Amino acid sequence: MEKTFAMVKPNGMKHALLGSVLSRYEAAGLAVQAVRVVRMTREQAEGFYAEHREKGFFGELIDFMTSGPVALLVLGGENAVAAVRAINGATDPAKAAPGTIRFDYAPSVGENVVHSSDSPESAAREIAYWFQPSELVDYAVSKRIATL
Ligand code: IDP
Ligand code: MG
Repeated sequence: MEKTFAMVKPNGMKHALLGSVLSRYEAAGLAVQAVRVVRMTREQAEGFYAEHREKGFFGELIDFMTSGPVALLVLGGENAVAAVRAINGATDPAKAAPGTIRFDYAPSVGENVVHSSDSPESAAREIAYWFQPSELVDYAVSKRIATL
C-alpha cells in the first residue's frame, strides 16, 4: 500500500471543509494514517515548499500557508499519490475537472484549498517533514469497520 501526504490549507479550514475532504478520500478507499492541525511558522512553510523558493508566487504562498491553521494528513491506499491528486483536481481551479475538491471549492490557484504530494518520493519527504513513523496508524487492510 502506498502512502501520500496531503493538507487542508487555511481557507479550507476556515470554511470548515476538513470533514468533507476526509470523506472524499475515505470514500475512494484511502485510509487516514495521520492527522494533525498546526499553525505553520514561516520557517516551516519555507522549508516545506523549498522547491518553489525561486518562483514569483513564493512570498504569497508562504503568507497564505501561514495565515491560519492547516490540517496535515497522511493517507494510505492503492496508488495513493495519484488517487489523492485526482480527487484534489488541477492546481488551477479554472482547469480542475468537475467533482474535484478544487473545482468545487477553490477560489484561485493561490488559495486552492488542498495540497498533496506529486510522487512517492515527495510523499516520503513530506510525511517525514511533519510526522514520526510511530505517529502513523498501521491500519488493518481487510478489517476496517467489520471488527468495530
Ligand atoms: P500543486 O499544489 O498542485 O502540487 P505546485 O505547482 O506544486 O502545485 O504549486 C504549489 C502551490 O503553489 C500550489 O498549490 C498553489 O497554492 C501555489 N501556486 C502555484 N502556482 C501558482 C501561481 O501561479 N500563483 C499563485 N500561487 C501558485
Ligand atoms: Mg506540488
